[in-house]
Amino acid sequence: MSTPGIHNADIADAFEEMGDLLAIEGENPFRIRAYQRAAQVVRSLPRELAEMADESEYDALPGIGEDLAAKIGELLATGHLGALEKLRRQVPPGVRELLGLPGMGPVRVRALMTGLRVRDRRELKRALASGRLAKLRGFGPVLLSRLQAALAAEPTPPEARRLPLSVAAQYAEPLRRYLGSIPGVTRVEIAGSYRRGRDTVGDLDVLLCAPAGIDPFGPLEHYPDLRELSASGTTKASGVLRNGLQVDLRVVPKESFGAALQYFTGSKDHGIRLRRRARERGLKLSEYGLFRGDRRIAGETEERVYRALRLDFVPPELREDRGEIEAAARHALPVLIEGADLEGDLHVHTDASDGRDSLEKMGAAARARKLSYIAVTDHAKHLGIVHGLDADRLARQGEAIDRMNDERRDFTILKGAEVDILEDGRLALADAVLARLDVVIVAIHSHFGLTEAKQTARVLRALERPHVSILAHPGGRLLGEREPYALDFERVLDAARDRGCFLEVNGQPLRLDLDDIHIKSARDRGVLLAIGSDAHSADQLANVDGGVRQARRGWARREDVVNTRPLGELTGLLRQARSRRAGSAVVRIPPPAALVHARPRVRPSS
Ligand code: DGT
Ligand code: CA
Ligand code: CA
Repeated sequence: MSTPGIHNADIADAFEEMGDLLAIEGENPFRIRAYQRAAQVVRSLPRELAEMADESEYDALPGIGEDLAAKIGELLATGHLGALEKLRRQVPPGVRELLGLPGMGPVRVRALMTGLRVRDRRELKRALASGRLAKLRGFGPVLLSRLQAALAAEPTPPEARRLPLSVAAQYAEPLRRYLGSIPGVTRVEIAGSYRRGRDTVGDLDVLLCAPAGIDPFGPLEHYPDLRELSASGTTKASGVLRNGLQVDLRVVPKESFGAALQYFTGSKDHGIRLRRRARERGLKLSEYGLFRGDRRIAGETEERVYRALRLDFVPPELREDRGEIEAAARHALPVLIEGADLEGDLHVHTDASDGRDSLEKMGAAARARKLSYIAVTDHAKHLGIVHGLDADRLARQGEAIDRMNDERRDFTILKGAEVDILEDGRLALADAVLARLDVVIVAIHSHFGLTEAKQTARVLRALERPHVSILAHPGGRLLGEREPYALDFERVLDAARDRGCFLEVNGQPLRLDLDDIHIKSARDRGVLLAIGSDAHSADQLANVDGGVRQARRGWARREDVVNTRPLGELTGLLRQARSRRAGSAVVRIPPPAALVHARPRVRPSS
């Protein structure tokens, strides 16, 4: 039996830390790599390991051998990992803390330890001030200035960190299910930034609907994910989950549930504007309801609250006070894209490069998801890219794709590649090779620290190449790990529009890149978006859900996203993109044919 409350994210964290600490200790690279890979595999599993039967099942997972399966077993059974605890005792806490600084992976931390005997922040500060650090290999001027800035700031206490939405969800969804099973509780909603689909959340704001006299907090005392819980009476409680996430819980009666949901969904700015609108109409809006004098005129549902304020229903993703209230008053809110609108996925990897599953398996999984096309976009070979494809291997993959396409009428695999933009803006594959592909993704995977002028020139130069279709993860951030690189986004947008290139909304849970703000600017400028899973295994095709959520936050409609279009229209747009160069006549994007006689789109009831 397993200790309740151990989630895949905890196991992945433990393995990642094992890998880091082994690397600091200068251990065998293969062992380190095994832990890193296992962490990735576990993190992306669609099922909780805790729900699997036994070790033989973990053993069958890719990248998990007997030894790692036993460690998963140990973690699930005891909540601890002996080997990790031993390593933690060996590596001083000050050294481990250095891993949290920008740009500091285990290799650099080890270099600090062995090269300069730096074992904590204080010693690092001294090494930096004395100029000794600048002499160490791998510590360039950009890194030094980032370290300087980070060391000047106080370290963030772990509780003050925001968690990526996908990480929070691993705790939030089981909590939602548990709360829903408590007798007397008729409804559970996780409001706040979580419901608005923000890429990171600060805490969870949970609303329970239950009649007076029910105490839902009693059963919560035994909920294994909760580290602390303090209830004040039977309507309010707050606690801390084992991953450090704070949870605020409130019990609300049925007649106020919609008003409370509206209030606690926020955002704060949206709420302030809404309450002002109520006041202007002689009404009062609070978490208890919308009142005229003492009479509640709305409150049971959010829809009624908005309607009573003479507004169309505002989807939670738009509630950021970015013009949504004005649009709702004018009946001009966009009809936001939905997951079911996607016809295809334009960013998919296979085991030909660094993916886990075969071409056949990725195709079958995409068909099971009711897609009618995917673009297989394995990494092109270049220095530093393991298993990247060269022109020959791409050609052979192309033949395999032709054979598969011949077998089916209802599903098409497009030939593609994900090609690195080199430091100077050249591409890692020759134009003649790219010319044979249907979809060419270009992306930055190195030299993140260039100045804005250089980084922008680099991207613009890449977009000038004749066969480029998509700029992938254009911002370059990794949530919690890497800030976006410096880029003049306006110029990139203009170039993409002139060229007819698409900008990606990458759905990987830690990328979600473009972000919501940039999606909105792209959309407002008429640049088409491509929502891509960037799947490296079949189950990761589900990444598009995060991409769709993000696109909705950026006001994207179905027509703004190129992979909602049927294959014929898509290939037309792809051809158009490749025949243009920046500076030539502006590409006119026709509205999708399907929208001319669109099926009726139902707005949320209002
Ligand atoms: P977070 O937790 O930082 O990711 O962001 P939120 O939006 O979940 O913010 P949070 O947890 O502080 O509060 C949840 C909601 O409650 C917020 O979106 C709106 C409402 N709220 C909280 N504090 C205030 C306030 O001072 N004034 C108003 N009008 N609303 C508030
Ligand atoms: Ca919150
Ligand atoms: Ca809160």
